[in-house]
Amino acid sequence: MALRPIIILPDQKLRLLSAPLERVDDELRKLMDDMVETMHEAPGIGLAAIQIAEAIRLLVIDLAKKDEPPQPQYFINPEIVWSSDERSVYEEGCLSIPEYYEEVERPAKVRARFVDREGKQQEILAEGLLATALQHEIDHLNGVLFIDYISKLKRDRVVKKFAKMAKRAADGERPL
Ligand code: K1U
Ligand code: ZN
Repeated sequence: MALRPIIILPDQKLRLLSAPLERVDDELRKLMDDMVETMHEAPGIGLAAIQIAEAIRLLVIDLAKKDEPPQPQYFINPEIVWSSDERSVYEEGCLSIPEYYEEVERPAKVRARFVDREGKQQEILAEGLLATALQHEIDHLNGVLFIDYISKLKRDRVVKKFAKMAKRAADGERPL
């Protein structure tokens, strides 16, 4: 397994539409293992492939607590096929927007169709944090970030802050 660098705002790859996967093979399973290792190390509860610069419709989620054994879940080509009218609010974060948290309102429950690690079609009824995380990660596959749901004022402020940090890092790394 290998750790993969996570891309950070304002990297424009985060705005790409990821492509569906045609097959599930050992190469893809190796990528899933790398994603789980990268997510655990971050640490985070989810990771979409585009966050490691792979524009494919693949995401992983692990909601196990620190003192519990890992319980990674793999979602290939996930699609939300039903959302509840009931809504819930959760203070979300994103490994591509480190140390920034805002409340986001989303459907409280979703039914999703996806292909599992073995290449089998599956369906899941998700609620609670799984529903929130699944929607956050599927948004990544469509180039959508949780900051797209907050006010323009707050979004502009956070994008500006990360653009400034990226510029500083690039200037510092430039040879004399
Ligand atoms: O997609 C990502 O960037 C991962 C993100 C997932 C997520 C968090 C909260 C709501 C919806 C989706 C994260 O994992 S941010 C880090 C985080 O929430 C966390 C980290 C350690 C322990 C518990 C939570
Ligand atoms: Zn995210």
